[in-house]
Amino acid sequence: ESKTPQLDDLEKGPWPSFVKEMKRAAEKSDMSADLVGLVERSYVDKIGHWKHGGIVGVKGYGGGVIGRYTDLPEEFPNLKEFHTMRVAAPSGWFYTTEKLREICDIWERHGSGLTNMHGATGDIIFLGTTTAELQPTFDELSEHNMDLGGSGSDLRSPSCCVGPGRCEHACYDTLDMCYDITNEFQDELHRPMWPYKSKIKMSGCANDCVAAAARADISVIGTWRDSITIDQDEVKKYIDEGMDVKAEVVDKCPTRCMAFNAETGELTLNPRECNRCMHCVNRMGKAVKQGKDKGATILVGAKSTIVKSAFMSWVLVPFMKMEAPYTEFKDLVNRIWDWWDENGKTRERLGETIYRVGMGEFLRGIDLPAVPQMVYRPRSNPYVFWQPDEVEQTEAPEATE
Ligand code: SRM
Ligand code: SF4
Repeated sequence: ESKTPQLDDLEKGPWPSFVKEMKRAAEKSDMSADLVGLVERSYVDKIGHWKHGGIVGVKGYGGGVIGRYTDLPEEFPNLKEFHTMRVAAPSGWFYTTEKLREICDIWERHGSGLTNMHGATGDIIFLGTTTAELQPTFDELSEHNMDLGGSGSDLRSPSCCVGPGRCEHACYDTLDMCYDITNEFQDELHRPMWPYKSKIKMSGCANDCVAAAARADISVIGTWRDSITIDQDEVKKYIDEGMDVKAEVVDKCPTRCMAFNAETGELTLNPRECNRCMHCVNRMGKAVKQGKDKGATILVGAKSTIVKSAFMSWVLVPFMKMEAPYTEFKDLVNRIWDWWDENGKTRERLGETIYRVGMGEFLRGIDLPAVPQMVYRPRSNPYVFWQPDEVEQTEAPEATE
């Protein structure tokens, strides 16, 4: 009779099962064998048998390792210590098979052999090793040009969409930028020094495939500042293929900035109202193309639920050119972190600090002028308060009929 009836159930069905992988690893490692037993036990008891406690890590770094211990060490002695290591992944998660083998071999030598490819922040997660094995694992990773990622109150591993590696919509080189800023902010990544964590995520366009707007304190989302272009001949081809341009494109435009003349088959645009959402480009990419003057919008504040609640990020800089060496971006990020470090309370994310002290305070603190794009509804929301000395007296406009 099986010792793991609960887990066996999770092997049924057509999808890949983590149980199968755990059982395979258990053939090679006592740690993974105990893990199979502990997870089975957790399903029976309906409680996770893990606890935190004690700071563990590697020399010179404060982040990258999460201490894990079971609360049933007598029953599962090989899980007395079962720390996770976060290993920085390449931009866009492109690997050679050779590199993947190296990674797996290192981990089989030093830990459970089980990985999580990839963790939700984007790292390669090494699941489970002892305190004694942490440094040797790190040393071997370093020999293979690999590094740990972030954890604790530091910069978490920056992450990006595949961008120009595979996607025509990329408005800047997300892969290059992710690699560049990871190198630039090594100190911030490895040495926790802030009120809490900070995340930077880069998407090449407003489709936001890396979901930066929902989960990064600083989100960099590709856009353009000139107008999209429309190729009328290509529009006609879509119509010939049966597309209802009005229903599928024009009526779904969030700002209603497009118009379609059913008689002539012409699609037109009021560029001033376009908010570059990508819907029309996604729907009829051969006819509607992004503008040529490309860069990114910088947004701030997204995070999950602790302290205040979940936040989506909001616009800080409507448009910034995003080209190596990304000096303007790096300067801005340093100013933001300095301000947050000074003003943030423990466990408060950037968005929460801004929420508590106010956007005006924040903007003055980082020396950035307010612009209407920062305001959700500029004409109805008195979100930005002007200092008296910033207000310029102008003549009232002439009344018109
Ligand atoms: Fe997370 C806390 C695991 C990505 C929001 N997260 C934790 C703790 C430390 C909680 C705990 O004690 O169990 C977990 C450590 C587990 C361990 O032993 O390693 C944990 N978070 C993870 C990972 C490993 C889950 C995974 O397997 O994918 C992810 C990191 C892997 C990686 O580096 O790739 C992970 N956590 C995220 C994300 C997604 C992201 O980064 O895009 C979020 C939402 C975005 C955000 O940062 O807000 C996230 N984790 C949190 C939060 C809430 C933070 C907040 O300000 O609201 C906590 C804190 C808590 O729960 O107390 C947290
Ligand atoms: Fe392509 Fe945009 Fe998605 Fe990046 S976010 S992969 S550029 S569609």
